[in-house]
Amino acid sequence: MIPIHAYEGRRVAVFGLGRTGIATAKALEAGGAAVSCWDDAEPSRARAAAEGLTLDDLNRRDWGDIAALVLSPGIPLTHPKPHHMVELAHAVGAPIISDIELFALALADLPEKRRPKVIGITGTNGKSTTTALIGHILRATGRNVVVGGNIGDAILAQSPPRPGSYYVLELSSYQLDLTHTLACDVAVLLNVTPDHIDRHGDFDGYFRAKKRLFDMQKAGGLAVIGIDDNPTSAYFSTLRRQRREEEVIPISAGRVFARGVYALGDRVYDALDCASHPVVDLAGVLTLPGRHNAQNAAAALAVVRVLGVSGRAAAQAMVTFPGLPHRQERVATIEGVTYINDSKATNAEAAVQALGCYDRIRWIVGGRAKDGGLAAAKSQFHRVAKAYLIGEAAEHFARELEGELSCEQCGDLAGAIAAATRDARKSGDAGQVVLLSPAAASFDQFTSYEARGDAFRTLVTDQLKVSRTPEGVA
Ligand code: UMA
Repeated sequence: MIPIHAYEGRRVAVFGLGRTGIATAKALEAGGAAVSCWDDAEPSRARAAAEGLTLDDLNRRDWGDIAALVLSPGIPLTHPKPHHMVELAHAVGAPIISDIELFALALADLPEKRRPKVIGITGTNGKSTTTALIGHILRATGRNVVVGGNIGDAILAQSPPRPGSYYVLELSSYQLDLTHTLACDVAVLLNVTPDHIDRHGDFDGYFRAKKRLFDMQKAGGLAVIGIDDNPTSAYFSTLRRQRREEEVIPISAGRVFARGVYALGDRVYDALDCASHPVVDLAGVLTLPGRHNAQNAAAALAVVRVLGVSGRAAAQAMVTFPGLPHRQERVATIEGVTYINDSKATNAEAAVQALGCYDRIRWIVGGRAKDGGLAAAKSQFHRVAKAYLIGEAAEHFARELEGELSCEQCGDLAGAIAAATRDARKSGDAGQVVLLSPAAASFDQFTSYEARGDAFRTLVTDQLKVSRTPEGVA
């Protein structure tokens, strides 16, 4: 745990008692603050109480002594409308912050030479993989590394900063909206396409939240920017005008430039400080398939190179990257059919990446639809043998796919896996893939995309109850 002393002797309201809230309340208490914890949901309150936290109904108490409100990232700050807690905090002028901001305050207390390096990664898609990959390379090359933020345990539940250590943080737009002073040594923007519009009002609001990562950097901080979509490419030009050229590093999958890191096909080229040369061939890295992962690998290579890792050491480490659960995770190959869990693909932009990596796909798609529906995945429909529709979006997606793809209404995940397996076996073609890449949020039928992916894995490995081929669980 990272004790937070910034509010020692004062009272802080912590609202939302999921992973973030519980870790935050404990870290504040350990640093000497009085903490008032609350959550709208009774089960969350019960869990927090079982963890020894003091509940205090923030709807009913006087806020006169509240020095700050720490809001969990999932709770609306501005849209669709501010949560009641936000209004209560505004009424007494209490700052509304995230656990990431508390982490930034803890770093600010440290003398310069004891401060760890902080790497922040944001973007719409690929940030978890890029974060984990950077963490993996730094660890493999002997550094002390903590990976956190929007991935895994909350940041304040992690080990305290040590001199010479590295914090690699995946940062969501929700977290960034509540963070004011996190000055990253290296900040990464991978790509931006419309997502979470319900929470940010419009695309500009969403992109503005992402840009905060760069607004908060201090002089000398480095920016690594993906330039493969129009908004990020324009932002790259803006940053180049504001900073010294060498402090803004472009990365791309498909575009070649004189200085930066780029991927062409499976090869990733380093053109940072001398003539461009290939560093790694991703064809040999099964855990990083597809063009989107080439962009992630280029970003990771740029980051570790500016932190002093040699290209050769980075390439060696990439080959041993284990990949992440729920992102094109190969679950099993059963009777010649490979099952892939890509539950993290909660929008069509993410799903299109996985669709582009396979052929003869039996595509399990659906959940709670996002703005834009399936349009962004259309370019890869030719790889799909049939779509198996689940969840709230099923009817809507069926209409969108009419005339494009053969579809079957399956209701839920179990029905979809059964139908896809039946069809794959009946067709007898080699190399069939059953791909869960839902292009929709999970909340209609599951508590999270992780729960949806776990269910897929369990259904595939346990409930199909079929014998496996020698290749077994991949
Ligand atoms: N709650 C209320 N009132 C509300 C809404 C929520 O009381 O109106 C309560 C819920 O009852 C629950 C708690 O708030 O008890 C949940 O808080 P949360 O949604 O912020 O969830 P945490 O468990 O704290 O998880 C958060 C991130 N979740 C979100 O941003 C939605 C996790 O990211 C992150 O890993 C975790 O903090 C640790 O830092 C997940 C995520 O889905 C992976 N992120 C989104 C994404 O990647 O697209 C942004």
